[in-house]
Amino acid sequence: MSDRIAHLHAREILDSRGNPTIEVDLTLSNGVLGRAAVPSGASTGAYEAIELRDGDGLRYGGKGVLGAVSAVTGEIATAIIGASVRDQRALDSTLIALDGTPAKGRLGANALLGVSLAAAHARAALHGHELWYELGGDAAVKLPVPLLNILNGGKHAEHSTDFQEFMVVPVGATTYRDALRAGAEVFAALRTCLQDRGLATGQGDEGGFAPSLPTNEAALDLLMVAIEAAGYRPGDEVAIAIDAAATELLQSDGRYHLEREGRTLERGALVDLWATWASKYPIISIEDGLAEDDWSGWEELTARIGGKVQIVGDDLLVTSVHRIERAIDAGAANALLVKPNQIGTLTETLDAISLAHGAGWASILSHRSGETEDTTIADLAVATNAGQIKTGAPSRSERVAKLNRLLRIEEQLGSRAIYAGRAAFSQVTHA
Ligand code: 2PG
Ligand code: MG
Repeated sequence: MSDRIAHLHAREILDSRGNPTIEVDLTLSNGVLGRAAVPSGASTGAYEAIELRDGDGLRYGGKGVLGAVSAVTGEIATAIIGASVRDQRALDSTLIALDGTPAKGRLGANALLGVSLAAAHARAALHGHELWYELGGDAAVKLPVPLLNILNGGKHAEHSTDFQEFMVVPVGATTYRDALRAGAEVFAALRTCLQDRGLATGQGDEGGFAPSLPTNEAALDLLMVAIEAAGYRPGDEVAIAIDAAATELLQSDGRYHLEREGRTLERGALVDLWATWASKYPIISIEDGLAEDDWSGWEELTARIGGKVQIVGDDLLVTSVHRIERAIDAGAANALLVKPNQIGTLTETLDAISLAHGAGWASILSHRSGETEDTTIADLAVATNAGQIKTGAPSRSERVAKLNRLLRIEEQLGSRAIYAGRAAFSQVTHA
């Protein structure tokens, strides 16, 4: 039967940082191919599923993934050759059971996710569908708002800001292509604005500029100038989002260290900082404003400003239904960052999104800082009507590949396409 898996192949390829990662080719008995490549994070959360790396210091500084490749071509192939790709949940359950460990560390979440996504691509190709349509059907109509990371700091850029990502969010556009244009124009304006001030225009891991600034707040001021210089109204047309990646700033005494500013903040002072910035700047979204185990900080922040600002859990939630359930119960966030490689299979990723949406939360499909040309997350954003996507700056092809994929999907949807716009933040803006 043509829906049966006939062959599994995997290879070690390079990601956008030049580190190895895994790519899987899954071939059906009629020769149809599904291919997926797996990304890799730098600011990884402690509760993420485990990315299997070889640890052989003689190859790629220990970062090789030949073990994950062997897991795919050996044990996983033995278990799933002959299985159908029609039932993704059944296939993913087989993969999870085969690994048999809570964090997927035996075969590797990277190996599992490569197979899981390759199977979905093969099924779409078998049916002659685009992936977004295969997964979302006629209900999939929403083009996501891109959160464009135009100023990089933290672990993604040396000597830049302490906070990891300063993003622009074109909420006021009426189509995705106009939104993308607004983002690209603001990015270009930011380059000019940095040049005018004698600041560096080198780029960080996600394609955003990485200037050396006196304070973290200076990044917000630069974004405001760039938005206006590009001819947009801050807030109404182009809002601002932050990913602090605060887990990376946490000291052993529970305080947060801002190296750039030579100061250390108690949890309460950091919450105060977010509240102050949210009243001073058109900030629509704050991700990982606190560290992954600082549950009371998250509750405090959500209670304080969660009525008007999207509070996004990344390291806190790691795309895991267990942690999302806890956060929903505790009122610790109001939006989910979705990274398929944090959890390791497509089914678990989709379950996490459904849970978040069911609770009235927003969701944001996300890339990793180490990316490939794979564009699966763009299709997932449309398939689930997530409404938001975060995939770096409108610069560097591994980021732009996802943004361009969405342009094509918008065309495919034609008059049925809906740009999510401000309504994607309805849990906080009541749009
Ligand atoms: C994040 C991601 C992507 P990384 O923190 O949200 O921007 O970074 O992939 O390094 O974890
Ligand atoms: Mg993050």
